[in-house]
Amino acid sequence: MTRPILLACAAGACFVTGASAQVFIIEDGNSTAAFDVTAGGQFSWIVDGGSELFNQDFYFRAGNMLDEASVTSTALIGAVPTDTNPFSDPRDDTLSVLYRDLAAGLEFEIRYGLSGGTPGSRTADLAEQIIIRNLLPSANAVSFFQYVDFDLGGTSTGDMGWIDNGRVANQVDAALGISVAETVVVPAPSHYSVANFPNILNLFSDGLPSTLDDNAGPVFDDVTWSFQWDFVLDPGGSFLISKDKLITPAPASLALVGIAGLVARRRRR
Ligand SMILES: [Ca+2]
Ligand SMILES: [Ca+2]
Ligand SMILES: [Ca+2]
Repeated sequence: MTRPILLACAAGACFVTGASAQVFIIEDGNSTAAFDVTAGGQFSWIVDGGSELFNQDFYFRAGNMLDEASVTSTALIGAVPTDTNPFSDPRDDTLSVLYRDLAAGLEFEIRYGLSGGTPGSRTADLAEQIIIRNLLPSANAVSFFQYVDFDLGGTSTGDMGWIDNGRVANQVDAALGISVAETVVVPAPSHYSVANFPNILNLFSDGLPSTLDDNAGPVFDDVTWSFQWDFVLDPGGSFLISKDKLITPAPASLALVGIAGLVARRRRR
């Protein structure tokens, strides 16, 4: 993905050339995460100098919408970076963003909290809380999607991804010795899918209401995954999603699973 050159940064906000893009960067310990809050969402997660993420964004469908829409395409009300651990690391480590879509009658409040590890640990954690509020004076049926594309070790090749129990997504690059796990803390997703790029992304622009296929994998090379929550909000009601992503060096057991998966795949060909 080509990104425009950063022009100027102040108070954690960076404005870029050419478009309405608005980039925020949060940092903690050995880790940096970058977000374009008006186009595409998170586009970078660096841990000890290594690039691990290609994209994460949120999509939704409500009311009479015939297809999903990106949350970052709705009206940005505000984006505020803050520092939550000034005594151990004085840089901004948390980003709160608020969006509003009056046609859909919804408000989206997203909070990203980055906890970097010690230098050289190759470990970092990103916690996310999403609150979806109904602005309508009537019930509002919503489908909300989280979509993520990790390219571990900076490469889309060599990765294996799978989903455990419908709520824990795992991805490992065995050769490069790096892994990520995402746990949906609460509530359990209605549906999930792990698939090769760009199959899931295509669902969000196919002109149809989409439901994830509950494929748990494993999937190889350019792995992506998505979680879906279906719910009905009362007037003034809200829905809270809490989840957590943890990057760690791949445990030896995971590396073995990865090698076994690659061997099995070669045999199938
Ligand atoms: Ca890789
Ligand atoms: Ca669709
Ligand atoms: Ca990928």
